Amino acid sequence: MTKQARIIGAPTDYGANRRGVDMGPSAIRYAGLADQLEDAGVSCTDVGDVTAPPAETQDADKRVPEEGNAKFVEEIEAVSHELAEEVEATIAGGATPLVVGGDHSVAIGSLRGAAADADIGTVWFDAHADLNAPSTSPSGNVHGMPLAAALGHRDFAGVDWATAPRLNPENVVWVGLRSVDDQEAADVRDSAGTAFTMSDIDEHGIDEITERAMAIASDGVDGVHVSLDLDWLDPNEAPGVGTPVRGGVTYREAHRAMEIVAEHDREHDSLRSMEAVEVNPILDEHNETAHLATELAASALGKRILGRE
Ligand code: B3U
Ligand code: MN
Ligand code: MN
Repeated sequence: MTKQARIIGAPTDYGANRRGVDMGPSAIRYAGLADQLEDAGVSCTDVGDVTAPPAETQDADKRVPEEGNAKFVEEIEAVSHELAEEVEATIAGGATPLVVGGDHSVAIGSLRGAAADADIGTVWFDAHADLNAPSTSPSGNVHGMPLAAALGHRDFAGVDWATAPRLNPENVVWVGLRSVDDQEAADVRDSAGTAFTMSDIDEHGIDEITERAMAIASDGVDGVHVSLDLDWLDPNEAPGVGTPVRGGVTYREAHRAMEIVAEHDREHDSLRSMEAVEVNPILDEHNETAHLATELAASALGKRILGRE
């Protein structure tokens, strides 16, 4: 059956410390996302963007909250609500949501929507663990917190938009970690999830690590949310991201990983939803990183070099 994808733009940078990622959805569309997907044999519709007023039109104080506070939580709440509804409706309609960010705080809405009617796991392709909470974050930037929010960290108690109630902690898998804050590292170790660092990829290879990640994330649940932060790649390949960290995966490794996601989905119908986030066109070179996001999304949704039989 032809795979259906629904592109949902989330043009936010409320969760990031730097202006620019709010232009990610536009850059990714301009790089030819819909065409890439159609070429891959995926039937695709674009529903446009969720509402996200530019940060400058919001209260400036929200950018410098008291220490330890999460910045722009009200704005993120509004985006999360709308995005969760779009993601939920997309899945209910039989399509795969492809959320394009935007900073990684959009994952709060994606995960909530994907978990609305199901138990889910997630594979988090990222240099960062994104498991900080308002009380532990060194920056107050919510793009470093979506997994803590989705897993119901106590700091988010009473924040109904934050938790994705049926994201199972055992089904959370990080792939490619290389920049983790001290407290965050302890929280990753204490969590029920599985963390594969860049060292693990160096030691075992991207094939084995991605296969294990998909197996763990999908074990006993209805589906997997694949979260692709473009800073997962090495900055040589993906310069247009807000927080580049050297030592990331190569172009080849990234493609291979996304192909393994697609293979796993073909065999197990495991891919419930996906997002590509943190593309920053201001820092990009000739829209390369946005283009990469389109190619990687196409690979994850089943693109094969020689097409399909
Ligand atoms: N862990 C740091 C840095 C960071 C997290 N995610 C991104 N950067 N993109 C923080 O601010 O929480
Ligand atoms: Mn991230
Ligand atoms: Mn990151």
